[in-house]
Amino acid sequence: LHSDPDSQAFGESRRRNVHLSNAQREVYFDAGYLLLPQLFSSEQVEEICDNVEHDARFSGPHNVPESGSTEGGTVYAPHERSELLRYLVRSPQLLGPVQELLNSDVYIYQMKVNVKSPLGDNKVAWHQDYTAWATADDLPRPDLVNVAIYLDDSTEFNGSLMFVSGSHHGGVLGRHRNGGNSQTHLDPSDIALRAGDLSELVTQERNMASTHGTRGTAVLFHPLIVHGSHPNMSPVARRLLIITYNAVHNLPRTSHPRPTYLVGRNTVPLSNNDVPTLRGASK
Ligand SMILES: O=C(O)CCC(=O)C(=O)O
Repeated sequence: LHSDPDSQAFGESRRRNVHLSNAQREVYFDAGYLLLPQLFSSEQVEEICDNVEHDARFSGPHNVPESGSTEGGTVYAPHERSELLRYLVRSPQLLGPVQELLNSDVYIYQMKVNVKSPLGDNKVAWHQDYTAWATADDLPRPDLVNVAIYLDDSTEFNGSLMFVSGSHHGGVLGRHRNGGNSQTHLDPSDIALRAGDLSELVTQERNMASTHGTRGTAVLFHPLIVHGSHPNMSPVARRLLIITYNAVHNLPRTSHPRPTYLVGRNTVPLSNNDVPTLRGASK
């Protein structure tokens, strides 16, 4: 990642573009995911977590608890309620690489924080995100980039993201529905791939990989890559923030749009020109 030295700080990074190296771009297009270790500092993660925790106190349809737990669940669209997270989605260290990978202006299709409760029974089955969006939103093309930011250290114990390297090259796989708990949100287990789908994907060159790193590490991943995560076997919660950027030309065609907390309808291209200087957490 090339950037000016202080572009790592929120708000001090105004109008400074951040670029991926050619090698990083190649990894993303070849493997379908790219790990960016410690993209955000511990101090920045602290600020993000303060805002995420504050926002999670408010209930509503956007706040979906994990079944059988008081700690886990998903909170959608926190960038609509927190100023700091509104800046985060526009920060040059995210926007620059995503615009370059899609060769397009982008807007927020979805943003969420997934919390896995300690010792929870909360695996995310192997799935492709674009299958959900093509099904639920009639999204024309997989012209999106997901950015996952680990808000806690990600280890082999706490349900880190796992990918089948290169699996995005095969397009949409296994279009069967399994009858999961999908109402407005499409449950990954509903569109989960089966062993037969996976066994063809996993070869000696193309293997399953889990992504570990300290908090503040980001993973960019393709909307067609097969991914999932195992349950959190650790004694503390695991928090993962995921921002999905969509190319501005790739708008959903459905005549029954899902709620805006699930699928953003503000398609104005994001820019970091309006990021103010901001050091303290602003909720
Ligand atoms: O939270 C996780 O561990 C996985 C989330 C995921 O795969 C998804 O939202 O598509």
